Parts: sequence; structure tokens; C-alpha cells
Amino acid sequence: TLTPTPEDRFTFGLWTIGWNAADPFGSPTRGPVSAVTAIHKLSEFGAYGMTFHDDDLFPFGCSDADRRAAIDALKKACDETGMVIPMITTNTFSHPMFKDGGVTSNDRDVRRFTVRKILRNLDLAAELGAKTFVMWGGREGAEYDFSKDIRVALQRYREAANLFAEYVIDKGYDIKFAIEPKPNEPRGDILLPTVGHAMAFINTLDHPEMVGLNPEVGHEQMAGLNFTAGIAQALDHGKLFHIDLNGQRGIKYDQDMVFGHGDLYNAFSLVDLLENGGPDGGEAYSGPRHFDYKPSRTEDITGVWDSAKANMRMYLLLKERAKAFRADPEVQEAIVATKQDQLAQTTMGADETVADLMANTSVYETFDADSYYDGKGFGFVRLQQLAAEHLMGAR
Ligand code: GLT
Ligand code: MN
Ligand code: MN
Ligand code: MN
Repeated sequence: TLTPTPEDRFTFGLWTIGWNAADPFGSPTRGPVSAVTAIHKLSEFGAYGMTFHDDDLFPFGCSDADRRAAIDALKKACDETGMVIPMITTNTFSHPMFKDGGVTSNDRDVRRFTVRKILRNLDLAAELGAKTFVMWGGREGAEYDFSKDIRVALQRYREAANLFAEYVIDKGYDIKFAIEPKPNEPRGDILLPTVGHAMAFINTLDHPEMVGLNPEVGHEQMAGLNFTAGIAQALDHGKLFHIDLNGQRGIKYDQDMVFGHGDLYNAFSLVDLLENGGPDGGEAYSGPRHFDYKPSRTEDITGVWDSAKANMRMYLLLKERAKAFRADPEVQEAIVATKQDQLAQTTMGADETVADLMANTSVYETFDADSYYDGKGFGFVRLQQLAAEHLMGAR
């Protein structure tokens, strides 16, 4: 079915539909959308939940009473609709004080303030039952190579991440962290720029099991990387804790378009991986399908809601087509022709040792590569054309 329901686990950032469409070159083209309106609208469209930054819900530096009123209004809207808040995150980038970063700013007082802001938001995550805490360090970086010693900055990043994990353990919270990589923008270069960099960093933490990733489609594609392949590796490492779905067309500024409105082929293989890439051909990822997009600046509020619905519809269309693709006997035969069943076999035999392999002269010494090579292709193009035809609804 192409009608979204909460079982589909679609979630949206409040900062997405709530964006007033101000950009570096122009003032807002729309008004803001309140959290309560957003919850009711998204629920009406069949979404499962909403996510937000502290500063999306209550302004930076507001009174405790105003903060509490905003939280309570959100909770009431959730109670009325059944919407949930599975993830929250902290704004450590908007206020001018964060211009050289939050947890890695050269300014120690900024770092200490940032740590407190994040700890306070962890308490809020626990209060709202959010089990994933995203950390997008958009300002953690530099424009100039001599601005900071990157190794020392990473030590500060690690110090902060370790401290947050310790806090969650001490408080007994059921919360895990998801680091969101991005190569650049707003900084010239951002620390932990890709899925791979972030996974390597996570392995250096005191509690790596508590920290995973929140990869965003467009962020990897801004670096020219294959998002589906990055997600596959994150799954292989057990690090896909959350995901930001959107659309990007090539290596340029962060476009944050509707999911599928960028590289549609990669969106198709991504949905196929998430939905059909599990060990038994089932789901490979069971968390929220979170849309982190920006309704284009050209759109009015009707366009905002149309774009929100478009994200969910694109996902469901791709899911439907991925199922049809997998079920097509010709596709199944074409997959076998590509020798993917051989890729699934271990390279060594069950009890075979390296010594056995060395002793088996047919593997190497007498193996005639020239006569083994029969000139036959792998048939990858045929398989891709079948995928394209399913994607286009031609099959
Ligand atoms: C910001 C960024 C997004 C992140 C959000 C979480 S904030 O909009 O561009 O990619 O996911 O902090
Ligand atoms: Mn983005
Ligand atoms: Mn973004
Ligand atoms: Mn994002």
C-alpha cells in the first residue's frame, strides 16, 4: 500500500517542515511551523513520529518556564495523536558562539558550555523516551589547515563523546548516540566527514557499543560517495543506529531535497537494501525512516505539506518496486548469472587450512589463467537494466 501508516515508522525533523526558508543569500519566504501544528499535520499524513533540536522547540536562552511550556505542549500533542519522539538532537551550531565549533572549539569556555547544553538535552531525551541521540557536528571543523591541530581537536571530540556516554550510564538512561557525518558546509571541512571516518572514530571511544551512525543520503553524496554502499558497510559493522533520508544531485552544496528527488537509482538500491537486505531477505534496518530534507525555498505552506507527503510516498513506491524486482524470476536468474551466489560462498573450504591451499597445486601452480578466462562477462548491465525497468514501472 502507498498510504503511510505509523507501522512504516516515518519520522521528520521539526527543522525540516518548520524551516522558514532563509538561506545565505535571502531572507525567509515562509513563516515558522509550530511543533504542535507539525505533530498534528504529520500524524494526519500517517507519520510515526517527529524529532527536533532543543532550539527548534524553545528558543536558545529562553526561561525555564518557557522551555517547560514548550515541552509540555509537545507532550500533549503527542498524547493526542499517538506520535512519538524517537530521536532528539542538540543545536551546537546556530548561536554565534559556536562559530568555531561546540565540543571542539578552540575556546575552552565554549566547549564547557556546549557539554552542559548537550547534557541538559540528554535529560530531555530521557524524559521524552527518545532512544537515539544524534550528534551532527556541523561546526566542528575549520576553513584553514593552521586553525587547529586536527589530532588535538579529535581528542576533544572523543573526550566529549566519552563524557556523554558516561553520563547516560550513570543516569541509567536507555539512550544510544548516533554521529552524523558531513564533509563540509557550514565549515570548509568538517571533522568526521564521512561514514568511514566516523566508524573509525567510534572504535576509539570508551563505549563504542553505545555509539553508532546517523548517515544522511546527501552528505555522503556531497563527497561523491555511494550512499547505499556506505550504509551496507555501516550495517556490516552494526552501526546503523538511525538514518537521514533526502535527495542530492551530485557534488555541490547540501541540497536536502525530497527523498528520491536526487539520485533515484541510489535511492532505489538503498530502499532495497533496507527492506530486503536482511539475512533472510527481510529488513536489514528496523529503525525510523527519518526524513531530513528542506522544503524548497520556492514553496509555500501547501508546498511544505506536499513535500512532506512526497518523501513518504517516494519511500513506499521504491519499497513496492524493490519487492517486485526481487520477486521477478528473470531478475533472480540474472542475479545468479552475475555469480552473486559464488560471492556468498567463503573463499576457503569449511575445514581448509592455508597449508591445504598451498598444497593444492590446481589452485595456482597448474592453474591456467589464460584458458580459465573464457571471455564471458558478468551481465551486470543486464541486471541494472532490469532494475531500471522495475524502477520505471515498465515491468
Ligand atoms: C542540520 C543538518 C542536518 C542534521 C540536523 C541534526 S541539523 O539541519 O543540516 O543534516 O541532521 O543536527
Ligand atoms: Mn543535509
Ligand atoms: Mn541538513
Ligand atoms: Mn541530517
